[in-house]
Amino acid sequence: MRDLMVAVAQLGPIQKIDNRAVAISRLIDLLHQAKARGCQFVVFPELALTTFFPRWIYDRGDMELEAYFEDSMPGPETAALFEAAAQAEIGFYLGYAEKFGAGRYNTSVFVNQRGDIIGKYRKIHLPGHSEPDSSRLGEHLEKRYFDVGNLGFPVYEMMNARMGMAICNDRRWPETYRVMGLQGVELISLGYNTPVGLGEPFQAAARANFHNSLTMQAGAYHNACWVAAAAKCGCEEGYNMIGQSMIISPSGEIVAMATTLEDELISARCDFDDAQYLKQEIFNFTHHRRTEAYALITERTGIGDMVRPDKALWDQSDE
Ligand code: CDT
Repeated sequence: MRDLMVAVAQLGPIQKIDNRAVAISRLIDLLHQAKARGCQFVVFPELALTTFFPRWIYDRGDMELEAYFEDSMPGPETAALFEAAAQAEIGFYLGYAEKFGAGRYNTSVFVNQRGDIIGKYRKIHLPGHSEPDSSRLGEHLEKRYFDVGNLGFPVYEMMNARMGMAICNDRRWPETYRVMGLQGVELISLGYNTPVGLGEPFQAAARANFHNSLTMQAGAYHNACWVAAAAKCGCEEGYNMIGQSMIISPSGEIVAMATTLEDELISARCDFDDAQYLKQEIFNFTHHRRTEAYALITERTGIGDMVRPDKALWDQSDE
């Protein structure tokens, strides 16, 4: 059997006043809890080192904004997390804001059990807006502060499994999972910060937890892979963010879920062989996918004209 003990380390709020050292000591504490439970791999949230800064209005290049970004990974402060993980022989996924030359990315990395970065992902689906709008109750300015990820959706061989990454809003898009599914992904790690109450209709806020699990359960099942998702949640700087971090099996079932809005560790044994039946039968891509019928998915971005088949193909009444 090929399996991995996976932990998801949910974070409660990180306030603006909390510096990197505070955040990193919380991550290390969760890492030690994971070790005590016999876990080999830990998933930390999106932008796990600071408060969720896209809620505030800055100009690009502003010093206060720049301070939320990491110049290097590991850096002077994050080195302690890498050392603790290597000592515990635990691999991890970590989300952070990345400076790369003139580029600014919402990034995640895979770090193996020896403390080496073996892969990187830069968030592709950036939600929210570029321009502030005072009529909204709260801003979500990821489009203003981040460049669109330029690394695709890579899958890496790590800890004897094919592992992929996504970040927050990516989880709502089926293409995210499928591009990794086509690379035989076995475990998708992702972190999220999902605010509610920014001015969306009440019903949208009320369904936020439902849509969180719905999209990830569907992505897991459709691609016969595990999904491990870590929230940063609770009331951060007066803004509420959803929790319900979870681990989902290839059958689409939730096998572990956080119940608080605080720092909380959940874990599950992920059996990769268990997915083989689905991968070889109902979701045997080689046998069953029909790419000739899917062209619109990459040809079009938004909704366009209806595409109708030639009538002669389905109606014989004119003959
Ligand atoms: N961080 C992130 O991507 N959050 C989004 C919320 C967008 S609300 C404007 C999400 O999809 O959860």
